[in-house]
Amino acid sequence: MPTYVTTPIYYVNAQPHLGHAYTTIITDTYSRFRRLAGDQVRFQTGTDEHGEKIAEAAAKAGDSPRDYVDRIAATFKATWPLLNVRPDHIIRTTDSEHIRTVQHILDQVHQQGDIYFSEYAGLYCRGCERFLTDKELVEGKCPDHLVEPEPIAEQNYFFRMSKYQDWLIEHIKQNPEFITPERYRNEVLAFLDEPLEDLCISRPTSRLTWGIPLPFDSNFVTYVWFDALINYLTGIGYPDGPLFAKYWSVAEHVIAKDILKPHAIYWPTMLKSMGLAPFKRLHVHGYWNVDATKMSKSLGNVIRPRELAEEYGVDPMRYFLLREMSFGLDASFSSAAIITRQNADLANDLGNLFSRSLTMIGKYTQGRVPSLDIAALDSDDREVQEALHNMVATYEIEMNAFRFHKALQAVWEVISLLNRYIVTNAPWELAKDVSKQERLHNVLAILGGSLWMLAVVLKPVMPETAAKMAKALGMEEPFDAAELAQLGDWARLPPSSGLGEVLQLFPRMDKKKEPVVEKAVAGKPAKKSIEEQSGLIELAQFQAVELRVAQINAAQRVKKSDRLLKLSLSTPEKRTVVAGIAQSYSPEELIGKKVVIAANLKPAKLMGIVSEGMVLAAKEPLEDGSERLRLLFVDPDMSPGSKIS
Ligand code: ME8
Repeated sequence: MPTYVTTPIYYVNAQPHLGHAYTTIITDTYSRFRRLAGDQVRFQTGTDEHGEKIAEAAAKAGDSPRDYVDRIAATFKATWPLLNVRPDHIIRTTDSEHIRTVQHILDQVHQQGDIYFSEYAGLYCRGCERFLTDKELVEGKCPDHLVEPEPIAEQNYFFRMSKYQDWLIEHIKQNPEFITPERYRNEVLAFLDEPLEDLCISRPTSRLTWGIPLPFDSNFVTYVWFDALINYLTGIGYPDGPLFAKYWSVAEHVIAKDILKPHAIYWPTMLKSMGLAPFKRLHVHGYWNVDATKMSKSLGNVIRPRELAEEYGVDPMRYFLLREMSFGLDASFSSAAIITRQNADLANDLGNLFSRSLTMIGKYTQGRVPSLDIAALDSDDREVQEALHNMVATYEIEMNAFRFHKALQAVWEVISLLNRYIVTNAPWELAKDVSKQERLHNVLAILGGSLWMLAVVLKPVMPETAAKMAKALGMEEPFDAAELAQLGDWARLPPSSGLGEVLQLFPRMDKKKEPVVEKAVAGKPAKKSIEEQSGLIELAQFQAVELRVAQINAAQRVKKSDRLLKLSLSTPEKRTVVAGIAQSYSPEELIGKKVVIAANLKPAKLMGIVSEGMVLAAKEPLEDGSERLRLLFVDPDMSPGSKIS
């Protein structure tokens, strides 16, 4: 089966950072997984090199746009091998082939009447490079770039996107996997509840020249998004290359939530207008923050993938990113979090299992993984076999759905089981008793075979570690090409040709190491204590927060917000708190309930209402990748104002 999977093409106005690395690593992992399942895979990434943002960045750097984009595109290209990311194709929107394809498509869509010329006046955000609707603004500003958009009136070309609105709604409804996780599908459907406007697809050359000229009017260049999205077609030789015929119908795009609208709305309608089938799936992930703060150049907390890989190693970094983020939700990067995963999951759980097992195989069975005597399996062995079978099934489902964290959870459950299996079966005791040698062989065969199977499923995530494991086990039979389907079959284990050198897979990380996050803060190599690095706080820090019981006397929705409720509380004195819980609770069901609030926060203004405190709630992750807020209700007998300590 063919698989075609793409990352966004990254803007070259900045150097690669953690967010770019994450999307590209998960796409690499998915493509390696599909290869393991026997697919012919094409994995494409690239750079987005036209538009205002790039022209401005080049001018700021004192470069011509051409020299500038060549330089930054090269740093993106050079980053991928450092992360063990192996794309089949790296596209650039300044490639002549891409320019030809964009112009060909523009001509086609123009000729069939889906592009028209008109005047438009609207609010333009330079950061987004598009006009924003009033509804998208928050307190008059672009919510992503926190600047007021400029009023601009100009003549431009427009794509008749509105014409395809009904078709798009129907397509999304008919194809539940078209946009996942479900929260993003719902977001797009909610957006499509309102009439869709046509898309402005040109910029006058009086304002911008760094773009692809419109083939039918040389006074204009192409809007950067219309140009950029087409990369997914150029990269496989649209319209008539053999790769296009093979791969287009199975195209899967991986993006973060920031570029949902262009991918879920502009792109399918563009494809429809071209007479092409839409892509197969759009996988949307959340945002990485750093120490729970938005990553930004001005805060000096941008994480560079190269530094991360150097500091922690490529495989631990890949594992951490895939395991730590629940696909679809935001996650927070911190040195403490990566060190904890490295020590607990990798060095302890997997690393110890591996070194203990290999040491025993080395000592008790002449340095070779013994073959399994299937007739002599006992109930412990069968439990391991069954767990491995279930793991492979879960792993396939979850990897296919991009729920990498769940796939890895399933693998780590087996690792824990195997660690327990060693303790219960105590091979060192069996070794002392001559009558138990057959049992000893079978225990070590189970351990060796299980480790090989673990190496196979870990290969897409940690390719170097998987190869080291197979080599050390002496079971290096190539495990590509449909191997996955037969993985649970013990009769198909490759024989061990004798153990290789027994390696320590993962060193324990010293928490005192200077964390890479702080290193990134220009000129401020903050020295944090071990406690701080591990996220621990002093009792006094906790006690500084005043937690009190509060009774909800009234609740109402906040106008123009689908997230906020205004709560009138007594503690017992009256106070107002604005809480982002409208999607989890109706106002009516809250009246009379008692909750916990943080009572000594500085007042904050939300949608014009002063909020005096914060109601405590738990974020409960749901199966579909979304999450629900659950308030912490307290016993109805408790008096409002009671202090919690
Ligand atoms: O938007 N967390 O390029 P871009 C997770 N050129 N992922 C992040 C992230 C973060 N904090 N920050 C960025 C563009 N990303 C356009 C795309 S596609 C036809 C054109 C990742 O350089 C994530 O994949 O701003 C996000 O969608 C992408 O980088 C945006 O990259």
